Amino acid sequence: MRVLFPFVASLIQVAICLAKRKNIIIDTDLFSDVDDVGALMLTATSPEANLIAVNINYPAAYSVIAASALLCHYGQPQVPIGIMRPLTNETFFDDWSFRLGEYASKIAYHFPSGSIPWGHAEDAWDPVELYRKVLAESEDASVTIVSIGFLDNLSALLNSTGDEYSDLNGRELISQKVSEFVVMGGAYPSGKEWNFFGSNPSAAAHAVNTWEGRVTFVGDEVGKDVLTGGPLMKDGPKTDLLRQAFIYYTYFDPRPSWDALAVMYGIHGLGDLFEVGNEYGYNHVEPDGANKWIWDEMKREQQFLLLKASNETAAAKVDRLFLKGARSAAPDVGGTPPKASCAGRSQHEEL
Ligand SMILES: *[C@@H]1O[C@H](CO)[C@@H](O)[C@H](O)[C@H]1NC(C)=O
Ligand SMILES: *[C@@H]1O[C@H](CO)[C@@H](O)[C@H](O)[C@H]1NC(C)=O
Ligand SMILES: *[C@@H]1O[C@H](CO)[C@@H](O)[C@H](O)[C@H]1NC(C)=O
Ligand SMILES: CC(=O)N[C@H]1CO[C@H](CO)[C@@H](O)[C@@H]1O
Repeated sequence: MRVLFPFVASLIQVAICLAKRKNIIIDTDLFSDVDDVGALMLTATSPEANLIAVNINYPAAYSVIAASALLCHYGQPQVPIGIMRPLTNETFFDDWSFRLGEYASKIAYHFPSGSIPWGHAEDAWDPVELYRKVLAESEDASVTIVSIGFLDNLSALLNSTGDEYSDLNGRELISQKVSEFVVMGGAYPSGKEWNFFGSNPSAAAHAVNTWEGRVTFVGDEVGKDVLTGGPLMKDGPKTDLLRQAFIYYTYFDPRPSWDALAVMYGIHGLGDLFEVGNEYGYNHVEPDGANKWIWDEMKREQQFLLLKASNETAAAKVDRLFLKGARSAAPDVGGTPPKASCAGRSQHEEL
């Protein structure tokens, strides 16, 4: 017994550690802001997260190639990726302030090692099919969906009907498999924010207003003054993908952390960073994408977050994790990026 104990104890530790990893699906509009890239990187490199799928809710082909490059760079080439259709070749051009730059196509081009190579964006999954497959294969009540963009795919998932993966319709599948829905979107207690109005506001209203189960909202105000990316751009490995995306996009300015904070909550819960802003009530989204908290004492399944830590403390925490993730993916002796390590993998191939 005594001899075995340390071995058994360490096995138990490993088991606890694996069991504690949260199953996460990310739904992202990786295209017009770099905070989505930060959020994906935090999830892909977190020892507490098990990233089981990424869906993209913006139909730009470069977005899905960039997402596959990112997953490869941070050691998760097996994670399946979906994107809404029909695809376009749109790139981002900031013609209102001229400060921001296109990053998705450049990341896709310069980090060409993901499971979806240049020119092969159509190989990505249909997002609703991917949701249904991955949810059907998951244990009951084991999945956290973190939405950090538009809600089109999720509205379509709610409307989906039984298929080869499950007899359940979308709503039933969600209630069986999803333990929490985390939504970066809206403003609290009321306001009008991009993720709800920027694409198809009626899909956002449909998804938010008819979702059943536990929902946590992370509003605009939580992340807008949490500026991150500075330390990564200054001190991070030169070969790092997120660092390069920040540089393309912000040209060395730090950036608000709306999406990064939403995944921090999705992975770690309230922790030291957040507190809950309401005792009861629910969110309501109007057809134009404006939202408002309805203070109904009978409704207790939804909450919105407030930042509890200072903006600086929250930013320092995210920046530390960016640097840690970047260093974990950097080659030992500076120099060439870890290209080609996952090239040639197909999205629909088991690894
Ligand atoms: C995008 O560009 C590729 C390569 O030039 C081309 O094959 C494809 O047809 C284009 N797709 C669209 C939707 O324009
Ligand atoms: C799903 O159905 C609702 C009506 O029940 C509709 O408002 C919504 O637009 C549909 N979602 C999609 C993505 O078609
Ligand atoms: C973050 O900064 C904004 C703008 O300066 C301020 O209004 C807000 O109170 C700060 N948040 C926290 C939690 O300190
Ligand atoms: C595959 C796909 O794009 N599915 C749906 C995503 O959401 C939009 C709503 O904007 C639907 O029209 C698509 O069919």
